[in-house]
Amino acid sequence: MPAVTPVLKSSSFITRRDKPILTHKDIPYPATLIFNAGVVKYNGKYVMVFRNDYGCTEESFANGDRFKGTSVGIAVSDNGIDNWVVREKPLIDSCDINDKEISRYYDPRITLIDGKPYLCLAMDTEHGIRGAIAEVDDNFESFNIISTTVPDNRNMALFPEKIGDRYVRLERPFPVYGRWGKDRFDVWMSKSPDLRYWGDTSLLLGVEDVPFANDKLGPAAPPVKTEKGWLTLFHAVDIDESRGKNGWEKVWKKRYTAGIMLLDKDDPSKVIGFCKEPLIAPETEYEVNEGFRQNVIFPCGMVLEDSGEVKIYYGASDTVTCLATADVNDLLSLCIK
Ligand code: BMA
Repeated sequence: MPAVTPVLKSSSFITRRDKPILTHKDIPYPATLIFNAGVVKYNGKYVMVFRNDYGCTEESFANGDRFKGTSVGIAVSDNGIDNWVVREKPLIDSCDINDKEISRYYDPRITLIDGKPYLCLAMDTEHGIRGAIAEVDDNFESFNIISTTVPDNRNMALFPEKIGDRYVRLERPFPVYGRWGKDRFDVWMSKSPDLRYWGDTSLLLGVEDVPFANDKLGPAAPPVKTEKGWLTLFHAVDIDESRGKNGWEKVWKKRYTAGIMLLDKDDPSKVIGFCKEPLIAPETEYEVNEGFRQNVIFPCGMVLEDSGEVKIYYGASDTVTCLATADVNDLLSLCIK
């Protein structure tokens, strides 16, 4: 699908790498769509946890074939930009899940808390879509689920430290009956004393608060701490019934953009700064004209460097993994007017 209307543009503070940083060509096992990746700096390296949908081609999809599986893979790089070394085997493969209830895990976000890596995963089950929090061993070779939500919920992201005496997460339940039977989903926040039991849930950002969304929102990457507060990405979706054929699917009417806001340092349930325009909107060839579902920008990772550079990792068109950078002060200036 070519660029859609209304035209939305990325902030001028955003610089994209000239091409995706990880694609199916980089993966040493069956791989088709490599996207929605979380990234942390860990022991001097950058560790990426990415989603891979595999076992289907555009041609076979057109004939009714579907993806055989979804895996969550690990890649490591010295600079967080290129030369990603992809682990020989994925951390999780849906074909190896030996549980009648769970069919797959996907859209990983990764957060270091007290130096220990935790994943937030979406989990498809026989009884609905759930969010899961998992601890991961130091070598990223095994994981252990420590907490799951009730359905339907996904897009969880953990803050990297306790605030007050509670762990904090962003999440996106998707209520249907209470929201007029259609997509109208918002960003929520919950707190926990131990990462396992979650409560004190509150609404953080509603669709109506985002001028470039008319459909739904979701959390993006784990927030990063700055002097001014928690810099926090989210994804925002607009839908237009006049949009039609797009990517591999016969019809796809949605567009995903990335937005940015600032949350209070001591009470992150308060939005203290908000940018009314998108931070990243689909614009390049591989974001707009290529891939499985075009016009999708889906960030899951954000790293703040000592230099003030912010690295934003996002899935483009549900097909490739990309990197955009910006200066932290520029991002703060977008939120605080
Ligand atoms: C969402 C999730 C994401 C995906 C996005 C765009 O609902 O399924 O994994 O990137 O849709 O297709």
